[in-house]
Amino acid sequence: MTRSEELYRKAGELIPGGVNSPVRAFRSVGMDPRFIKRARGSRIWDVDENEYIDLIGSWGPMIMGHGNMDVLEAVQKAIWDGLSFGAATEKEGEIAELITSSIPSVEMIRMVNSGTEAVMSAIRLARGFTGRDKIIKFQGCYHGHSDSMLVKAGSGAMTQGTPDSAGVPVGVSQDTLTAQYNNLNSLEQLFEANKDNIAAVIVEPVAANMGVVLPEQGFLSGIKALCEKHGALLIFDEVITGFRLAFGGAQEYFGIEADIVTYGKIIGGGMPVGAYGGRKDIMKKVAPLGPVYQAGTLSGNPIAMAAGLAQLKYLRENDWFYGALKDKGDSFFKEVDDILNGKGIAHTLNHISSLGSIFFTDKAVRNYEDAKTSDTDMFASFFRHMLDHGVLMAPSQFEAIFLSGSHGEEELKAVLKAVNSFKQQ
Ligand code: HOZ
Repeated sequence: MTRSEELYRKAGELIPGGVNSPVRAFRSVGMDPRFIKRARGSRIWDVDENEYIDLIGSWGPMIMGHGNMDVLEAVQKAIWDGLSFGAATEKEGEIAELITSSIPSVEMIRMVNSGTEAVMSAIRLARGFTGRDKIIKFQGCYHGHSDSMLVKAGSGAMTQGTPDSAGVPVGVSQDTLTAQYNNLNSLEQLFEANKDNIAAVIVEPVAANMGVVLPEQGFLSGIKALCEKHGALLIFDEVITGFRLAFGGAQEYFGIEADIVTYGKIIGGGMPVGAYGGRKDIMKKVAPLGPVYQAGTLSGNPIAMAAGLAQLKYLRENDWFYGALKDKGDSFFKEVDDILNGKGIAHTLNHISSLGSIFFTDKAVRNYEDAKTSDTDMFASFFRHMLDHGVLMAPSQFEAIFLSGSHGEEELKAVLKAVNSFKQQ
C-alpha cells in the first residue's frame, strides 16, 4: 500500500470523504487522491515522493509558482511579531492602498478569509445598498458555497452532479435567479419579470468553474448596461481572474468596471484571504460605517497580509509578468490543441492567458449546457494518463488548468509530451 493510500484510508474514517474540499477526493476521475507533501516552483511531490508538474497551483493562488522567495521571506519575518492580534495593523492599510491605487473601481476594500466569504459579504452589501432581495447569477458559475450561491453552481457542485446542495433553505434559493452564460436575452427576461427586485447580478467575468468558458464579445458590457438600466449592482467575482488576467484582473483586461468586486486566491499569496471592494458610496454601507454587518477574528490576519502584500507587490512592480504569462499560455494551449487535433480527438479547448480547459466534446463550449456535453469518462482517462506521466491536473472536467510564472519551457514540453502520448480508449 502506498503512503497516500494509507493516509486516505485513515482520513476517510475521520474527515468526510477523507478531504477538506470535495473535488480533492479525485472521485470523478475514478481513483484515490494523492496526498501532497511539498511543492516548489511548478513541481509538486506527493507523500510517496512521486514528482509531478503541477497544473493546479492550489486552484489559482500560486501564480508565481510555489515557494516564491519574496512571499516566504515576508511570512517568515511576520511570524515573529505575532500570528494574530484581532486588531488593526499597518499592513492592512498597505494592502488596501496597493489595491485601491491600482484598480479604479475599487475605492474601498474589506479583507476577509476566503472567496466564499467575500462573495457572501458582497451579496449582503448589494442587498443592503439597494434594499432589494433578489440576485441573478449565471448557470455553471461558482461563487463559493454560501447558501444563496449554491444554485446551479459549477466547480465541485457540478463535478458531483449535485448543483443544488441539500441544506439550502427553499426561501434562500428562491431569491437566486439563474440566467444562461453568454445569453443576454435570458438575463433581460429575468430583469423584466422581476422589476425593481434585483439587487445585483454576479458573474465570473471568465467562467472558470464549469471548465473555462470565455465571455463573448458584448456579454460583459451587456450585463453592465442591463444592471444600469434596472438599478441593480454589477458584482464581478474575480476570485480566479483577479490579479491573474492582469493586475487589475478582468476589469482591466476587458475594460469594464463593476460596482463591487470579490477577490480571493492570488490576493493571499497562498494564505487564506478573500476581499470585497468597490465604489465608496457602496462600501460605506459596511459596518461600522453603515448598517451592513460583516466581521471576522482572522480578517486581515498579519501573516496572510504579509504573504498577500509580497505577492501583489511583486506582480505590480514587474510589469512584464502578465505579458509573459499570456504569451506562455497562448502558445502552450495552442500546442495542446494542435496535438489533440492531430490525433483526431474530438475536443474544444477554451483558454485565456494562463487559464484553460480541454472539453472532450465536438461542441463549442459557451455555457453550462455545452460544458455538460463533455465526455467526462474520457476526461477521467486523460487525467489518469497525465498523472501517470508526471502531470497533476485538477481532478475534474469542470475546473481549470492554471499556469504560473514558474512553468518553464522544460515543464511545458514535458506536459506536451504527455498529451502527445495520450491514446483515446
Ligand atoms: N472547488 C474549488 C476550486 N474551484 C476547490 C478548491 C480546493 O479543493 O482546494
